[in-house]
Amino acid sequence: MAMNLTRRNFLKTASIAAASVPLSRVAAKAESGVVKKPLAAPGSFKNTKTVVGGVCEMCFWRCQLVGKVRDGRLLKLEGNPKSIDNGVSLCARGNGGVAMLYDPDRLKYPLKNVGKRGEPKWERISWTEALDICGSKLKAIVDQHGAKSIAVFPHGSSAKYPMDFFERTVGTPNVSEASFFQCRGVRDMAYITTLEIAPDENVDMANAKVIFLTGSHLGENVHVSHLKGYLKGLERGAKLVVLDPRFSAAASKADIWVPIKPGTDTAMLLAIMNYLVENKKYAVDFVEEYGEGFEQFAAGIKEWTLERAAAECEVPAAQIKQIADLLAANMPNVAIHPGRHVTWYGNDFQRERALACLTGLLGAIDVKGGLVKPIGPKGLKGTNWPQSEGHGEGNLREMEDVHHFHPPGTPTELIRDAAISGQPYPIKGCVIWGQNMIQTLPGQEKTIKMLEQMDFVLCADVMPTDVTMYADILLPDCSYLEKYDYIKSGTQWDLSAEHQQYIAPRMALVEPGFERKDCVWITNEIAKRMGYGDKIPVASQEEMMAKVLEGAGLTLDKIREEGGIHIQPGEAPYGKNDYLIVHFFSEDLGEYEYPAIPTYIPVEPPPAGYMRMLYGRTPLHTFNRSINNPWLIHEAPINPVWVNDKVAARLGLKNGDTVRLVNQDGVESRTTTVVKVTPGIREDSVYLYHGYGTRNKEMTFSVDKGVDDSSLITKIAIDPETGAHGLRNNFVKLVKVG
Ligand code: MGD
Ligand code: SF4
Repeated sequence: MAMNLTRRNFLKTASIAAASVPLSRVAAKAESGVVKKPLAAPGSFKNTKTVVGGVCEMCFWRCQLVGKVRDGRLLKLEGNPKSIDNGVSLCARGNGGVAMLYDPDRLKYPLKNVGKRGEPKWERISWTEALDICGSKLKAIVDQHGAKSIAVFPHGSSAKYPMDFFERTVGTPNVSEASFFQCRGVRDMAYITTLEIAPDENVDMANAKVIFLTGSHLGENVHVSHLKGYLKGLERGAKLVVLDPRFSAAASKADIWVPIKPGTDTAMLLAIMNYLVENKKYAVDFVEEYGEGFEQFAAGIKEWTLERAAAECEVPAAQIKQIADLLAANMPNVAIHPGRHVTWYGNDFQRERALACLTGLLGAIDVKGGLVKPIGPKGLKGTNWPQSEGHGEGNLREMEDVHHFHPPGTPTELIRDAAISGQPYPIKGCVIWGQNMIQTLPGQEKTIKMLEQMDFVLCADVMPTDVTMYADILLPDCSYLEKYDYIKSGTQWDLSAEHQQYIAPRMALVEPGFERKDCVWITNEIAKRMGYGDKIPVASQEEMMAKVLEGAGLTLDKIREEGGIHIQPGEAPYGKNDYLIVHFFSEDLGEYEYPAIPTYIPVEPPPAGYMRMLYGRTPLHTFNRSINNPWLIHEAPINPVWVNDKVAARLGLKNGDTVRLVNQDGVESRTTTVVKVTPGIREDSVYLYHGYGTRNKEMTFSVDKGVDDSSLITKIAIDPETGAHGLRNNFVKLVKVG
């Protein structure tokens, strides 16, 4: 289906802000109920001082910022004009950082739960008392059950230092960054197995002749410099192919949009590859030189004719052929996007393997427009806690001999199951640092059961969230605008431009408010109380940063003088890497009895009367992390559920009707949302934005707004190779309210 008209219109006016904000504002107006008034705008920015060195963490792309500050108060954030990454652009969420900083609901003091877990009553206590409780409780658990009895759930920059402490020095293997497992961990492991590199999102879209997106809903999924590359590629004439059951923002710009049947992408990828091989339309020389196991691969995918895939994916065979021909005609300058959030169905390692093989088959590695790893600055080194002798003992994954291609850490489900059953050993202490496991993990009841059986739960966060309701002690962490804790480095997004590299350490733009403390101070104080005082690697955040910068011959002061970002000449990356290898057939996978060539594993169809529940991002929020942000929730106050217009007519639903969602196991959404009737989604699916439906009443701007999709994911599928959760295997029906 050609979409040239909308594409041309879009390109004329495209800017990131224009692509995202106004549309959602229109939607918000049409769909919103009454929302609380946002914080007042600061008026003029006269007499402000520009403070350099900010690094955004409203999401994890970490754009570089400057702040307009008056009398110690931050009034506005802007992109750092020195940045060769995001430049002066920030997305709506990046701008909204100001409202996060001063959100009246934020955590301000250490708190002790004198009520029940899940129904907390908070008592303000001193830092000394809070740290004494944390140190003594965690030490008692380690003394009684060993280091492995502590489970750690970290996320974000501030969680790295405490995570290292518990993993390396205390020695627990039960660390699970669910947000990595449930996000891009599967992608990285599949690409490392196939191409021996983690791809990150290193596709050179700015210089591609074809951009191929499987799901990735760029434009709704917003990462500023990534979007710049994508838009530049389209502006330079790249053809866009989008596989998505929904008419996403990306689909609206596509030359070919394939409303593919959910869960069948691997079948389509196999058919494309089989067609390319059978018709010798692949990069023959490249494959001969760098391919391994190509004959077994070619023989193994032979059954995937265009017709077979067409039937499986509910797409015309001619359209699959059209895509394959387009890729062949433009190889090797094709950007096969590896995706970012890829844990969809619990068979996702195979789809990611297929994408990596397709990239190799087209020779689209290390060339303009292909998968190209930028060459970043050298010399930066991390500061680690020392590794203890017993480190890693009791690794649940090794004990069960499963998920041999797992991302770093222990698969979340193994920790959760062990904690609930007490087998093979008790897990009694829980440290949650910046991760909202209630919203991030499927199977909320299991997460709650796990937390309830703990002897002690420590949460450190910037906000009260759904998971902090289960804490015994809740510590107020500094936000990314109030501390020094991360160094972003890289190159510019347009790899064909004159090459430069940058180093941007995060520096505080304002002093921490109330009694908030940073992760280095908090962790060191807990470590001392647990008996690890002599192992502390750095005394402060500034010392940690100084040590990392030392290797590159830099200091914080020097970088501050340079405007917050150090820029140096770099090297163009094309043809410079030595990772060229494509394991079409993987002996490593075969050895563990996983499919050695990419394999399609069908998913269960929706039961009669139900539709598959799909979800994605709104440009205005980062999951539940930003949901209470007064400015952002004002713009996007609810997550309407997209329903196909024919289905809506059959169900008697109109645009704006209020509904509750009920899943295949009879679980009802706690809250309601409104219906968005559209031809832009398949009849077998509904769609909503992830991150809404907050239950914590302390989040006063967002509580009970929209529906929590995670609460409806009760059927859990685990990806066998990696142990990650697939999140799109649940089905819902819509029940009209009122
Ligand atoms: P996806 O799950 O690939 O997420 O963003 P992406 O990686 O782009 O994309 C969701 C799309 O997949 C939807 O359009 C949905 O209709 C489609 N889809 C659903 N099922 C299928 C299927 O079976 N096949 C195909 N082909 N498509 C399907 C996530 C990424 O976004 C991540 S991981 C992070 S951490 C960032 N988070 C984030 C955020 O929270 N907010 C905003 N605004 N931007 C973000 N950017 C990043
Ligand atoms: Fe911040 Fe937006 Fe950049 Fe993410 S993409 S780091 S939210 S400005």
